[in-house]
Amino acid sequence: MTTKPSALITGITGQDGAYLTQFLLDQGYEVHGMVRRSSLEKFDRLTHLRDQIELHQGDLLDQLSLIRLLERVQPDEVYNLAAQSFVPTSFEQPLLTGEFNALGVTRMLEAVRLVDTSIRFYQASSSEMFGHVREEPQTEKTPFWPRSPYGAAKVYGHWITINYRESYDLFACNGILFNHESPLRGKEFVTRKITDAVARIYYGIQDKLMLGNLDAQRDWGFSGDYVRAMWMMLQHDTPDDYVVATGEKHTVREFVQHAFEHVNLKWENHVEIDPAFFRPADVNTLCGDATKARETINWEPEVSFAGLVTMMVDADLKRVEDELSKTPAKKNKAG
Ligand code: NDP
Ligand code: GDR
Repeated sequence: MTTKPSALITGITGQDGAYLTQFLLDQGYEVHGMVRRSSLEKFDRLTHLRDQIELHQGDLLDQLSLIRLLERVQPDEVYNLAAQSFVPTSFEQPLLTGEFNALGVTRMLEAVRLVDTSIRFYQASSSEMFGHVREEPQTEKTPFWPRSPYGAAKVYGHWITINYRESYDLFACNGILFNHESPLRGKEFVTRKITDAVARIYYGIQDKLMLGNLDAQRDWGFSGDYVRAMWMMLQHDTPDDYVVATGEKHTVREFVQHAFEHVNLKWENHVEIDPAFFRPADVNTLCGDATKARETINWEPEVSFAGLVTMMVDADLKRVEDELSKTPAKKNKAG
């Protein structure tokens, strides 16, 4: 009898956690997730998968909980996705962000080193590490210049992962993932904030969308494509670090324009600038070169920028319509 491969995902309740869970289940994995204790369980993104996975309590701040978890689960692979992932919050809570995103990675690596050095380890590194970019497009060799406490903490997480690979021979990989989005994206991130607002404006329950820096450029891909790259890195013969990106950049303004056009609305009539959404220091432009991932692990994205925008707007239109159909009195414009 062959046993199923098993994986432990930290950050399983997040956007990528949900897509990675589905992907690994489809590959025949036994999937375990680490969740923080909360007075109210919020597993909304996992509702449809809940009976196919096992959730365990643990916290990146608590070293012993990580060690015990690895002893109990005995995973073949660990995907360390848990993090304080919202850049503006990192300016408000720089120390906590460092605890999660920097020291939390060391705690997870220490747990792997102590419990079982054959575990394959994935670290969720980020294009935010490039920050004030030194060259374009960015590759695995581009120097880092983080522009936020979030980015600085991710640089630490990145290098400590390489350090454990080199010092203890761990199979540890960094995926330097550029922005990736989906209908499951948190509503505070700009793409989902826009598509949620477009749906609400379309149905007449919101009129204005307040945004910050419309000139920022990002290389946006689809989360479903990017979690596949995480898995592919851990299946390769040797551990390494990879940029995962589409190679195309667009401004926030272009995202807005595409999203409003999809429902035949003029964005200029609804979008206003609110200085509250500007950051103390922003990353003005990011664009990745994923040649190494394409040539080494055979990864390529499937969803285009236009496909991503319409997928997200359509999902929000459907969700808002469903919500309104349960409270018909509020529905007043489009139906
Ligand atoms: P989300 O914000 O959607 O999810 C973050 C997850 O981390 C949640 O499950 C959250 O749990 C968990 N978490 C936070 N702090 C802790 C903690 N102390 N202990 C245990 N769990 C914790 O992020 P994404 O899914 O978008 O991103 C996944 C990872 O990839 C993150 O590390 C992010 O920084 C990184 N990344 C993301 C990119 C993107 O564009 N999406 C690009 C590059 C990197 P809870 O539900 O309890 O809050
Ligand atoms: P980012 O994503 O900071 O790149 O980090 P976000 O969607 O928050 O911002 C992208 C760009 O849009 C500009 N912007 C706004 N952003 C937000 N959130 N809200 C607004 O109203 C707004 N208006 C303009 C921002 O200034 C910024 O330039 C994401 C996260 O997922 C990180 O965890 C991940 O590491 C990186 O992507 C790669």
